[in-house]
Amino acid sequence: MVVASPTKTHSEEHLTIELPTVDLSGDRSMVSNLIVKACEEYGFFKVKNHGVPHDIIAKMEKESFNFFAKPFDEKQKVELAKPLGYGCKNIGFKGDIGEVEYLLLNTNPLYIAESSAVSAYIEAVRELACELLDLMAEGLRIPDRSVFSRLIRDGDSDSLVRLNHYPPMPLLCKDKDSSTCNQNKVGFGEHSDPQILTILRSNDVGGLQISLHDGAWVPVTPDPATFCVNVGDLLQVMTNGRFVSVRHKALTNSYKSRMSMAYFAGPPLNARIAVPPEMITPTKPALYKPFTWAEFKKAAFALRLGDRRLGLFRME
Ligand code: GA4
Repeated sequence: MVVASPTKTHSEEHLTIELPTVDLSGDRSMVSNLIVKACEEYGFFKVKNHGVPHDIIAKMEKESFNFFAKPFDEKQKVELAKPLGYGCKNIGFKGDIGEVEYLLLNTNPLYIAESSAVSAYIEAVRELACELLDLMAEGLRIPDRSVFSRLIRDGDSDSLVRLNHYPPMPLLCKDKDSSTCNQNKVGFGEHSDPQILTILRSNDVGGLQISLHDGAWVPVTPDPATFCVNVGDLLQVMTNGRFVSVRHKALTNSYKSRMSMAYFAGPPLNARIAVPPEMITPTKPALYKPFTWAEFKKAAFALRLGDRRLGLFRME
C-alpha cells in the first residue's frame, strides 16, 4: 500500500499540502488506521483503488458536461433549486452567492431514472461511502462495524448528489494595486458539510481549498483518478469530536471549467444522531446534545453558508 505522507511546501505566496492518499486495496487494518488518522488530522483524505468503475464515472461526468452546456433557458426548465434542482449563483436560502451553477439531486430511487448514468453512479459511490464508514468504525475499534454505514444504506437515507460547474472566470484587474487583483473568484464559499460523509470527484482543474487548524487555506491538488473524502458535521458529532468536519471552499479557475460531483451521505430525516458508547469516556464526556437529522438540517438551512452550526448543539 502506498500512502503519500502530507508534505508542506512554503513558497513566497502560498502553502500547499498533499492530502493523505489511502490505497483501498491495501491491508484492511492498516487502511482503517490510516483513515482514522487522516480524519483526525485533516478531516479530508483521498482514496485510490476505490472500486468505482471508471466507465461509470466517465459517463456521469460526460452527462454533467452535456447538461451544463445546454442553453440557460433549457437548464432552467429543470425545477429550480429549492434546494433541489438547478441553481445558478444562488446558494441556499439566505442570500449566499458564488460563481457556480449546479444541479442538486435526491439520491432516493424514487427520484432517479432506473439504469441511468446517475443511478449507476449513486449506487457505486454509496457502496464506497459505506465501505469507508465501516473502515472508520473498525479503525475506531467500535464493535458494531456498521454503526455509521447503516444510516446510509437505509432506504430512507437523505443523501444528495450535487453536480457543480464552475465556469472560467478571467482575472480582470482594473486597479493593478488593488489587493484583490489576481485573486481567483469564489465559486462556493467557505463552509462545512452538514451530512455524515462527502465523496467528491472533480475533473483535473483545481479550486478546492481546505482550512487547516491554524486557519491557513491550502489548495488540494486535483486528481481525477481519486475521490476526495471529507468528514461532515454529523460524523464529527458521532465520533464525539474525534473526527473533524473541516471548512472548505471552491475557487474558480481563470481559464478552465471546473466540474465536481459530490455525494453527500446523509441519514434518514427521522434518524437520532447517536454517539456510539465507545466514543464517550470519563475524560471525553459527550460534547453534543442528542438531535435528529431533520432538526440539524433545519438549523443548517436557516443559517448562512459559512455559519458554524455545530455550536448550537453543544452541551452546555
Ligand atoms: C453544503 C453542502 C451541500 O452542498 C448542501 C449545501 C446547501 C445548499 O446548497 O442548499 C447549504 C449548505 C450545504 C450548508 C448550509 C445551508 C445549506 C446552503 C446553505 C446556506 C446541499 C447541504 O446539504 O448543505
